[in-house]
Amino acid sequence: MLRFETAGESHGECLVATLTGLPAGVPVSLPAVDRELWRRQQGFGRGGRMKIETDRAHIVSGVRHSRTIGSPIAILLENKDWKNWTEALPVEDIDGGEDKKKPVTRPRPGHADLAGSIKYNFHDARYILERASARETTARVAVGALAKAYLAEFGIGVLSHVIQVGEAKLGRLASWQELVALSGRDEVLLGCVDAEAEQRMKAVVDHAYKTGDTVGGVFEVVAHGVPVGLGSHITWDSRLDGKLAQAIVSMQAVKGVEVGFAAEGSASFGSKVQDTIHYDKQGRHFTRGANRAGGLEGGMTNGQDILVRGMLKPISTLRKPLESVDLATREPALAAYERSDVAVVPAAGVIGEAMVALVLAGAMIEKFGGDSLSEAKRNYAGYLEQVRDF
Ligand code: EPS
Repeated sequence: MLRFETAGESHGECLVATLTGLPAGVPVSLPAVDRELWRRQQGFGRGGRMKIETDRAHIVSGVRHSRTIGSPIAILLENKDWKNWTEALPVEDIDGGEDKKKPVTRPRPGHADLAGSIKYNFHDARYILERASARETTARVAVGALAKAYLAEFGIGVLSHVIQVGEAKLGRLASWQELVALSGRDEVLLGCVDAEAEQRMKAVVDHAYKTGDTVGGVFEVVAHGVPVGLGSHITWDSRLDGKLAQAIVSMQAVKGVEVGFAAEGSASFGSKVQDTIHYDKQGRHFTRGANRAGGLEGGMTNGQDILVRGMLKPISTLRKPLESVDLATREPALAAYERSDVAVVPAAGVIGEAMVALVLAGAMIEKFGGDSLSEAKRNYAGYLEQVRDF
């Protein structure tokens, strides 16, 4: 079973990720992992923190001579900002350190601040926001890059693009080739495949900057080259669409998820929504009239591209803060503000890729097993033969 965990606070010394269950022999390229970390840091709308951090993966176990060895993989990711927080967030309590703390007593509407403070019984939301922060997603992207390396061995790719920022929409489908080209760009504006739509999206972020506001949007993750039959219809918790939905909604600021064209489909008739079934006699395989199901039927992959979208609410830290209440005085007060991002949809797309890659790698490992990559590949080839001969 593939499992991962992350630890670390936003302004602590470092983030940590562990990944257990990847077979031995998966090639690991550090530059490829760092490239994913770089992609997560990009996009118009990011705040001052991204100028401080240059994320790099420091793999300390589980990989030797550029290949996994089957043992748990541990990755450290340094927080460069930590040097500015050693007195505010020391591990050991320092005598007289009280005035060095940077308490947050005015919870931000929409953030974990208030619910977390009440639940964990802190009168300082600092201890909550440090972990609730999307800084944690750096660790997810690092392990996600390893899941991607595993999937690539089976010809499966996972990429993303931004389809909406505020009310500005892409309004058309994107091809896999367009997503490949997008992921190779060395300058990222808003992660949209269409230059005209991207400019409309930029205007929305410009407006948010000017008005001290923030803005959300929608990203789409596409998994390409996926075999038929991952996940299962037999129990609620083996349905792959359910697992993908949980993975996406677990991301900070994501409030909604859509598999395929769910919203559009729910407003249409069945005759317009289902992907018709056809058969290519020469190629001896089934084909489909469209991919509105987003590659999943009955909780199983159907061999078409997986399409999963994440709907991101606007970031809850506002330069023009909203009404709140001071935890100490219980008097009305404006919510806390230090600095923040204005829009993070392209970064969220990259994090979504990592989450989808981890879920798919988990489903592949569950189905094809293998302690080594070569064993897994043999099992996979046997299954593909069965599918071909069906
Ligand atoms: C975040 C607040 C900001 C973001 C942060 C998420 O950090 P800071 O409080 O240090 O300015 O930049 O995102 C990251 C640090 C990151 O790496 O994505 C929050 O409160 O969620």
